[in-house]
Amino acid sequence: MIAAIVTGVTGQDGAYLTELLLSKGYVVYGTYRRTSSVNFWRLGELGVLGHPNLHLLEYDLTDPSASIRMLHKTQAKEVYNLAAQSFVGVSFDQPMTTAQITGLGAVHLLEAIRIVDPSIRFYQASTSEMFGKVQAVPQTEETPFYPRSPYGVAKLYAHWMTVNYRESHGIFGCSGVLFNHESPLRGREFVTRKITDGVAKIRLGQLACLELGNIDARRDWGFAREYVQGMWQMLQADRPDTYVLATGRTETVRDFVRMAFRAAEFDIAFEGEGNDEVAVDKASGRVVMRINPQFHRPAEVDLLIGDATKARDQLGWQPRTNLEELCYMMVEADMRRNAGGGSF
Ligand code: NDP
Ligand code: GDR
Repeated sequence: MIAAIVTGVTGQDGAYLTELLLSKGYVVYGTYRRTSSVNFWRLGELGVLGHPNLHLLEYDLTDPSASIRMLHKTQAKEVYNLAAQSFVGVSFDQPMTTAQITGLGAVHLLEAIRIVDPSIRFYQASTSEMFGKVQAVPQTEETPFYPRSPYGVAKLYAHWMTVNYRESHGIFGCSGVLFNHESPLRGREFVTRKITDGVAKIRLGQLACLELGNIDARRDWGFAREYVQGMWQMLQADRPDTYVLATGRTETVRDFVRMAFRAAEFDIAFEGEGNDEVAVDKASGRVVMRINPQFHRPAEVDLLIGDATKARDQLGWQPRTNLEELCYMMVEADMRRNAGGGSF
């Protein structure tokens, strides 16, 4: 049995990747950082918590010696580095923490691989945020980067270090430049889940109105369960490389708001402009979404749309779930959860 390390096992992708690797017969070492209330609800929802081949390890990405000890202890042959301070908005207020976790954290793992066993295969969770102020449409592996947040800058550093360890030390390091991917397991601070959770609460009478920031931003949103499959495929390839994973479709946050309300059987209309724009429920006349400038970012990424042709041609990867299906799945899950209570 092959052993794999998944850092960030408490997160969205960590949970789906763990589910995938266990289904393929791997022994999975899922790492989490110590907090006063560690929450494994995502692994619980997927039904893999307590699986005999899943071992949960306490590990902080900012501790370099811990990376070395972990590789010795687990004898892992594949390392998937998914742990990060992953929230773009927060990175403007916490640039140094973001640099240490999201940027340097990857180098701790790469360096540990170089020291302990250079044949270990490494996946780095890179991001479309590295394109930032986009230099070409759509974005491919060849598009120049222009990050627009401390998060994007930290991820770009980790990306180039992965490429550098590949070229200078022969490490099998892959960088997956993944566009936004969502699911019912998405954190509630990210916009799609904030919307589906809010819409479900409005439908259930638990919330009056959703407050958002820039609803003109355009994103290329896919389904997370399909994207973790691509991560695994990258590490099974003959040689290490950089790949974009994306759907090739872009929509505004406003479009997603409309879609989510429709999934909860609301008919809404947008009225007004700029910070005065609102969404009104046509049936009741109530305002169900308004703009709160508090959610605007100091610098924004306006438009993302990826071209995943290379991943399709070389790995056989392609997305299957469309945005309407994804949105419906998320609203449905949030209706169920909010109706039943619990921690998620
Ligand atoms: P999440 O925010 O859901 O998960 C991030 C994980 O990192 C959590 O398990 C978190 O633990 C962990 N973590 C944070 N800081 C540390 C630390 N110091 N030491 C150890 N672990 C830490 O992210 P996603 O699952 O959505 O994304 C996975 C990765 O992919 C991230 O690196 C993200 O930046 C990147 N990415 C995500 C995309 C997306 O659309 N989802 C797109 C492109 C890239 P805790 O629970 O304790 O906070
Ligand atoms: P993003 O995702 O920044 O693309 O990073 P997020 O869902 O946070 O924002 C997407 C867009 O929506 C706009 N927006 C809001 N965002 C949030 N969170 N809350 C709001 O109220 C709101 N209103 C409007 C944002 O300004 C932005 O334009 C995600 C993360 O998963 C990263 O880790 C990952 O690398 C990228 O996706 C690809």
